[in-house]
Amino acid sequence: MFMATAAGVSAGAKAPDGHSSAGTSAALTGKQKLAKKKALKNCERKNTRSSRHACRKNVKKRFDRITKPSKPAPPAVPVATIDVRDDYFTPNVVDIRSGDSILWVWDELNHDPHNVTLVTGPPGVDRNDFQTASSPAVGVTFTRKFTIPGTYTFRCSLHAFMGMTVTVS
Ligand SMILES: [Cu+2]
Repeated sequence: MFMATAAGVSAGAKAPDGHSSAGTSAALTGKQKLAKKKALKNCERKNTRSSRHACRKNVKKRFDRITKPSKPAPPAVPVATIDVRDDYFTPNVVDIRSGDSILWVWDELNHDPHNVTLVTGPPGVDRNDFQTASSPAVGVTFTRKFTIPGTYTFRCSLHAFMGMTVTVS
């Protein structure tokens, strides 16, 4: 059922090895610091400015997770709300800035099940981070924060023509 291509979303930096993350330490160990430094340095080898930026961001995020394993992310404040309807997203073209969040709201009048599926995104974006867990018809919302600039193409995988585009600057 899921037929999206992975074009453009799988290019990320390789995870540095050499750190055994116990998940409880308050600060990076010396070994982890070195691994982070190395990973950041590897980012400089990326070809474009935006992919270097995305790479550095990913590295920081990855190592932040080690030192703050249990701290929940602050609630995202959506700057755009998308109505998920039978069978279209509205609005279906959205321009936001990096750090902004989008809220999808399933319309109460729906009869059809719908989902949000990322088809293409900029390098460094994990498609699974932008995927609804199921395909409900009504009664749910879905929020995602966009931290990597670029163009994101979404689709409901159940309705091939039900698409939308998010541009993050
Ligand atoms: Cu749908």
